[in-house]
Amino acid sequence: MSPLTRAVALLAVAMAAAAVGRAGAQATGPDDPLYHARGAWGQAHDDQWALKRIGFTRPGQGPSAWDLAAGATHPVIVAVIDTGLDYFHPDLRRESVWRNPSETPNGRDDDGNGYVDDLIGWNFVDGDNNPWDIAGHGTHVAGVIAAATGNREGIAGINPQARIMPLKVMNFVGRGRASGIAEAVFYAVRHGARIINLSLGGRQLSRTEQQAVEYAHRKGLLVVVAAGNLGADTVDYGPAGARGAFTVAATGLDDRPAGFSNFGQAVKLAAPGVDVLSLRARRTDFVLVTGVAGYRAGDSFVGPQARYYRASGTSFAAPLVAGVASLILSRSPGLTGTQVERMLMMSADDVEVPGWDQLTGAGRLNALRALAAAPDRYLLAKVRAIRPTREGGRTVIQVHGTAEGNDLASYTLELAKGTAPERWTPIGAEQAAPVADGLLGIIPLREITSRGTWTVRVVVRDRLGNQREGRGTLNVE
Ligand SMILES: [Ca+2]
Ligand SMILES: [Ca+2]
Ligand SMILES: [Ca+2]
Repeated sequence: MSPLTRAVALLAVAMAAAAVGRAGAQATGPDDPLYHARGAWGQAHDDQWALKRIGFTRPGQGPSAWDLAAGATHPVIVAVIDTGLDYFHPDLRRESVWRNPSETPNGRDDDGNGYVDDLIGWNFVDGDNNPWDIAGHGTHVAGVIAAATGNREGIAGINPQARIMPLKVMNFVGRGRASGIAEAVFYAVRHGARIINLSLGGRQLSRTEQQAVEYAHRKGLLVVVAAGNLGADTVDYGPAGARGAFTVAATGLDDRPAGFSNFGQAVKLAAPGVDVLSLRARRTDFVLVTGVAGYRAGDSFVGPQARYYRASGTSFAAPLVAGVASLILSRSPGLTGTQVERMLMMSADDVEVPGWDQLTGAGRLNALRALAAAPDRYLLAKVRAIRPTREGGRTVIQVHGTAEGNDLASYTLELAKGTAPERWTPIGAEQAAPVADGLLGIIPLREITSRGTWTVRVVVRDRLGNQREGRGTLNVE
């Protein structure tokens, strides 16, 4: 009997138990001990501070995303393309693991998809049906999304209706081939995933990764990608820099960008990525494997029998976003991936520079506001580049970027001296036509009256009176 055959047998038993044991824990808030704990590793903040920061606050402490989560009843498949999953973890309900409805463990490819006995996903590293996690990274990611909430054990997860589809593409040291990632993306699309979480990447974006991400996005999936941890621009990073990726940067306890987090035009949103507590896959210690200086074996273990694990990285910011996105779809399964993306961006807490910025995108994830967001209220203002150019024999400054919205009324360009200006000078007339990553307008050189730093902003307005801005700076020497 293969390990997976045994796994499925247990799945059936566990599901029956879960159906009986599921209580209305949401009314009083989750009873998971680590959700309420603080200082498990000697730190001054709550053990699950990241979850609380995005809006899953303790009931009685103001409006909480738990209140809105209660109406999320539809199962949503979330493909976690990673190092696999410890599907026996005691704080993961068996019903939270996807089950291929058209496959039985009989040594045959019942559903004709090219994978024999792919009961809960696939292991693209070893080419077998057991996506067991021997590294721990994928289990940590999955736990952020779907750890059992309200079971008096360990941590709280975001969405009990998430169905984790573990697609193993990375080996013990977190390495994987682009072709394996692409195959996993196609598998996720084909088997009904609404969301893909890709907490992986490296320097240079391969064509294979680009095509896979774009394909999934075109098929209506939300492809959440970790920005990466090199403190570098995602323009040279894959798959975070891919068109169609919903790229997530990491913020810290102070809601400022984490120093390790990648940044760039691809960043859509930020989420807490420092000291994120989640599930530990048995016999794993992945921070040790990544070779962080000064790390001693077991330093990241948390909780009874070291069943939990804390880690920092954009890898753990991304699943907070994927988890909240899945919760939105569990409440409103009719929404499109694009609508969910916009709800997440429009509801984010604006941190850093006002408006969209390349360190945090639209801002830090706010689950409470995202769940309540209007699906069709969308405005985006972005300045991508400000560059001097010759035009008709004189020098002008071109401003490139985006000004768009579903009910756009107009946009304007404004200019001011300094980096935190209070008074702005409008440049040119109001424009009515949207611009998607193109030329927003031109600043005549005569407007730049002194050396130093100037800030340019584009302000977009819709017909309901909502307004958004995006900024960029220009250094004049
Ligand atoms: Ca099959
Ligand atoms: Ca079979
Ligand atoms: Ca729990």
